Amino acid sequence: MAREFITEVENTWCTGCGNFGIMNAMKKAVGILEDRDIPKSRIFMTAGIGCHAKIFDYMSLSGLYSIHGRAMATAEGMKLGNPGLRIVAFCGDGDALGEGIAHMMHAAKRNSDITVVMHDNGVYALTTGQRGPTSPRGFKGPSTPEGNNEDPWKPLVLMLEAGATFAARGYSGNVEQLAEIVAAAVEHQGFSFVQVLQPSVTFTNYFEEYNEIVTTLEEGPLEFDEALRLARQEEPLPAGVFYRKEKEPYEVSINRGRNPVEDRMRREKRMKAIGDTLGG
Ligand SMILES: Cc1ncc(C[n+]2csc(CCOP(=O)(O)OP(=O)(O)O)c2C)c(N)n1
Ligand code: SF4
Ligand SMILES: [Mg+2]
Repeated sequence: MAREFITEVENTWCTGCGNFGIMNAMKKAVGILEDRDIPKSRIFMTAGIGCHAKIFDYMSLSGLYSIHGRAMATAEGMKLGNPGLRIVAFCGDGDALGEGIAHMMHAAKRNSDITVVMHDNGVYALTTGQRGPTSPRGFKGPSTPEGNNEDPWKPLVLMLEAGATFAARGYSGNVEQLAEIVAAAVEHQGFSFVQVLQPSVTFTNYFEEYNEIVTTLEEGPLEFDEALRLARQEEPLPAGVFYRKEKEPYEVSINRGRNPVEDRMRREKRMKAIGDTLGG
């Protein structure tokens, strides 16, 4: 299985980086999904820019490499264009909650049928360790030499409040569980969000701390209020599926069963439809 994902690109992640766990989990998740009749050929990916995004280079899956903060928008476009695909957007914490936060919130609000896997290392790693939206108070980096004087966001709280119909947390140190979570997220019809606790061994080496405080959420998915309460909790940090709800995805309400790739409109018809939409 692992062999069919190999690419020719040299891997430059630091030895021990939590991104390896995420990539291994994704490879396993594809195997799980194939057993559930979702073939690898229908699973496409996109990524932002950052250490996390190199997953696009290191794993042989079809897709479209995006730019910083725009992976969610790219994923939405891919899904709208070809609703037959399952789309996974790999994002960083800075990527998804800094530069791209408007896209994240609106993708969740409209229940776009995409999966966002957020590599949460609590730092802008690729650009050498600046404080990001999930950095803890007191975090020291090149932009906060005296310590971060802001409180971090709790990504699951944001996404639940924004309207995510699937919200989960995984840990890159528990690949088996993360693979199951990602597979469930990809299977879900609607906006699915997976926060992955991903230590950066260079800037935020929280492996020891996470090994102490990350627990398994046995009883999920939960009712909304209970999921929100747990998402606010700082310790322990349960990993598992917090919340799942059935709701018509955005693309279904837009495409109404039509697949624009397979059922392409002729140019004249397309121009007329655009004209009608614009009122001319
Ligand atoms: C529009 C834009 N702004 C800024 C940058 C510079 N930049 C590249 S990666 C990055 C931070 C990445 O942090 P994060 O998304 O958390 O990913 P990580 O490297 O931690 O995996 C920034 C600011 C960019 N490439 N494009
Ligand atoms: S800087 Fe951090 S996130 Fe980037 S590859 Fe190294 S350990 Fe991983
Ligand atoms: Mg980051």
